[in-house]
Amino acid sequence: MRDEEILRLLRERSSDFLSGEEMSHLLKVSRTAIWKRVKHLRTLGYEIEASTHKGYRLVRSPDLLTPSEVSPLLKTKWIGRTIHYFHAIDSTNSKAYELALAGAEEGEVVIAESQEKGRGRLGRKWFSPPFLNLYLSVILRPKIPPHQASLITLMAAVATADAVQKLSKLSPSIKWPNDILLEGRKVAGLLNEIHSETDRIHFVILGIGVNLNMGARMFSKEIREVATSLKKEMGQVISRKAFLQALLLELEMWYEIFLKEGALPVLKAWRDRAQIEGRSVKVTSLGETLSGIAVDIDSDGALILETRDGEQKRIVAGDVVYKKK
Ligand code: BTX
Repeated sequence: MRDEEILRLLRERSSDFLSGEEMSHLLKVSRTAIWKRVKHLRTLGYEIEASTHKGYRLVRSPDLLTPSEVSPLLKTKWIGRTIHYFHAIDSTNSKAYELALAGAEEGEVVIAESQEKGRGRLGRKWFSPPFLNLYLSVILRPKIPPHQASLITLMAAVATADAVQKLSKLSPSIKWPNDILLEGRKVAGLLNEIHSETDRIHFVILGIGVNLNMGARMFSKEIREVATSLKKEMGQVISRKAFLQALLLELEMWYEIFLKEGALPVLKAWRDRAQIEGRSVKVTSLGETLSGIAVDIDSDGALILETRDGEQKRIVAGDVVYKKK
């Protein structure tokens, strides 16, 4: 008997008690076994009322990202219809990569409550404390050439920024290529990893980390100055389930727009959020640091930089620092 089965029965009878006897009959297990599971669910944060005569009643569910909590809320058609859930994991991207290699379908999602080796780009770390934020990876199998893979990152950045805005009413900006910022600090980051051959992508792992309920004092020393969370900016706790629901819906919508209409609408939405044109920037790419004026991004999502001597450089990967205007 799984927790999910008990929760399903309790939810179906949410306004009323369900007797231990009826549950044991429906699930074909003893009443003692049910009581043990109920005690276990309470340790996970489920508030379950128990009465000797009436049975059990689900009073409140915790803000967990288990499939049984999340699936009934989803409004997507295909993203997140299969969720692989973990309390703790090394990295959701690594797990999703492994699943995709083994044949997992487009739209399958890996979610973890915490990551022991959460990864950023270029071997950097992503701080991933338990039960506060969102760490997820989506498996996509777009039929596009590998040189367009960066567009998936831009698409996901737009979708993540839109989800942040919908739930917070704040207006996040995007910093090339993949940072979502509130008040100039990173609230979310994206790590896309592709598996491809010369002219064909096998799959893309879209890894997204969003700082939701991390309080000001919880940020590690290394990121205190550069990071923020929705809770910090809004001054209130945000429902992680509601955020996940909004994010998966935005992702599905933007990915379908990208597949049907091509890069243009994605690039437009990205430019609106990034406002990068004409900004004075310092870019570090492949160990080289360049300063100049950001001209735009091109149709593959690469950054076009005009250096001091008037030369235009095309930068495919790197980090951007804005200089004072
Ligand atoms: P990035 O390389 O652009 O950013 C990493 C840098 O961001 C770090 O060096 C640090 O300065 C800062 N940082 C670390 N943790 C946080 C945090 N929680 N909030 C804000 N800033 C932070 C960004 O890489 C890509 C991050 C993707 C994370 C997701 S989580 C789910 C998936 N699984 C996985 O292992 N990674 C992705």
